[in-house]
Amino acid sequence: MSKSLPYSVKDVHYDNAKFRHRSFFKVITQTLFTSDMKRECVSCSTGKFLGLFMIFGLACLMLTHANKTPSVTDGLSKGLGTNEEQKVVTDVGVRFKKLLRRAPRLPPRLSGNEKVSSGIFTGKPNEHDEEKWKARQRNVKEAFTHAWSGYKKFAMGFDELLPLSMQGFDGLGGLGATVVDSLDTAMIMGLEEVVSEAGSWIESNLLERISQKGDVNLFETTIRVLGGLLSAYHLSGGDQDMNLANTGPKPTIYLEIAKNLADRLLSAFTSSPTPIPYSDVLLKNSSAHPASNLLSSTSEVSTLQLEFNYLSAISGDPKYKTEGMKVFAHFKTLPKVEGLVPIYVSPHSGEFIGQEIRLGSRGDSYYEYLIKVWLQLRSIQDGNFTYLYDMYEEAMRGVRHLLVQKTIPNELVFVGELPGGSKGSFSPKMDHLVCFLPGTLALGATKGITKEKAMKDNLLTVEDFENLKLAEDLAKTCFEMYSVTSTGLAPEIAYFHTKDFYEDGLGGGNQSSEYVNDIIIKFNDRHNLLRPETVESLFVLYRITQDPKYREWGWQIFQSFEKYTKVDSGGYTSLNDVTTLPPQRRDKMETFFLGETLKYLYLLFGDSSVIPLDKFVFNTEAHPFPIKDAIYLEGGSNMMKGTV
Ligand code: DMJ
Repeated sequence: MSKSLPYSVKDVHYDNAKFRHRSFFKVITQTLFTSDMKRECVSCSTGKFLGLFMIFGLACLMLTHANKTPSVTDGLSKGLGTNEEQKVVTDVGVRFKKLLRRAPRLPPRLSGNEKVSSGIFTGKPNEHDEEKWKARQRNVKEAFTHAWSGYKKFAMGFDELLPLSMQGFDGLGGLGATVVDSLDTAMIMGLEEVVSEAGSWIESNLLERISQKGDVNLFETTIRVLGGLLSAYHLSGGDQDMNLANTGPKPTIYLEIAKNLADRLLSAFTSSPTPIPYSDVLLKNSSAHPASNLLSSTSEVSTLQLEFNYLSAISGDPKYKTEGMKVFAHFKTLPKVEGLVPIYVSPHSGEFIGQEIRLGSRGDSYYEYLIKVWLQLRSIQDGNFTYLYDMYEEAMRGVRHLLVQKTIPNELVFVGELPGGSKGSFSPKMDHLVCFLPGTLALGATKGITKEKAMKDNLLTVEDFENLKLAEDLAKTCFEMYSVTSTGLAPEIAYFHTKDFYEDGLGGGNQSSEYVNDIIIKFNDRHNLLRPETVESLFVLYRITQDPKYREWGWQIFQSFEKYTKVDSGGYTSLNDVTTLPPQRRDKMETFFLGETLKYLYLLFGDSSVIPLDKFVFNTEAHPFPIKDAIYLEGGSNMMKGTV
């Protein structure tokens, strides 16, 4: 099993032509020698020709260093258009105008000794280092085995394990969520026994559960259960018409169950009077209803599309994609605050409700899916979904302008909230959930390739650099939210010391941290649910910057999980208070500890060619889907094209 995964990963052929940089010198010379100018030049004397050629050469040099924003964005979002020469001429015109209007802003250049501070790491790790990381990766695999063994012993078939009371609990509608959330992690780790146990349970039980169970949340069921099934389908060879798994059911079993589940989930869309789906579904009779406050969360309704799009691609049925993408098409039309959106939306009116804006709970993965769905669909579209990229870019500008501040005294960068209403205009508060953002920003900047390659190929715009810088600064803050506590584990929510806000005596407990006065942790926010967001971002940033500090930070976090959350009888547990020793424990192992946290740590310490970020997109629950064009075109018989 451990072998079959990299085969499937490496076999993916990815045509990256639309993202390839085209030398501007080539563009100019091609234009010269294929246009009328060519004929005129030929009739000139040699002297005049050489003179003209030098002037154009000079212009080329100047233009190569001019601000690249428009052409890169065009190139990424629209691909190489049908009338290539026309586009080239337009680009030339735009560049000349820009040159006349303002001084060019040069992308940063790297000199030898700037390499480290620019976050580019080209040196190959030595053998000793490699051995060290392999050993650490084995530690994560053992942690996963320990987590699974506790679940299997005490809670097999329940949604979650309560590791202290050694029993199962159905907190997510009773579909055995831990089994499905864990399966692709086991595949990636090459744990055949777990793949067999989880796969067999799914094959024998899941369809029956789906047809008999009651209320489930549309979002949670999509990201964890549907997402887990789809990723298992791919990793076991499904969309390559192969069975790569040495054990467990045939890939088509996962697909059949996924379709059955998604057909029922679709009722959330079809029962709603607007494109905004209801939040809850009654699986057994395929009906849906709104939450008790009649509202849907913005992040929930916009975090279904990667899954529904991929299902449409592999099943050949466009209905999933059609319904899911209506949400984004609708959001595109709604008023926003510099690209930022309120955290509630009404399925009855289709309007945003309230003024609360945050990138934490109920807001987070709206921003994540804007860029990820664009990455998923960009290579097979004729620019139909460029609006997603534009919405993402505008939102990130809004984040940088309205939400980013620095702490006192040590200038940690954080992303605050706009509480709306009478509560004032800015709150220096950040959910741990916001720590997904560094990874998303880095991914959005390089589109999954390394920063080194993106810079070498001149693919980064000034905004990409700004987003990458924010990603790195914010990742540091997220890491310090761990380091500042007595346990080395982050609280659920942190506040930050600013000129307008400070509360004494609410430090994290680690007096040796230089950030004890920057980070404030209120009593009610001191719990830790084994969440993945920080290690997710460390993984993405390591892949993109190749900076080993992200691995070291991940290793420190992993050791704290081992020390304070491991339960001897099996499993890991959430904590009630990360600031006191020994920490009080909470008795719950969330499914995402196996689905996300341990998966990202394992990938962070492993070989970067496994699940490469320019060929896969991770759903918000860390289930990877391929973004190879052919799957969407062939598998979906072209139905992926422009349904919305
Ligand atoms: C997961 O279910 C997903 O990552 C979701 O987007 C946010 N919350 C949890 C993990 O913290």
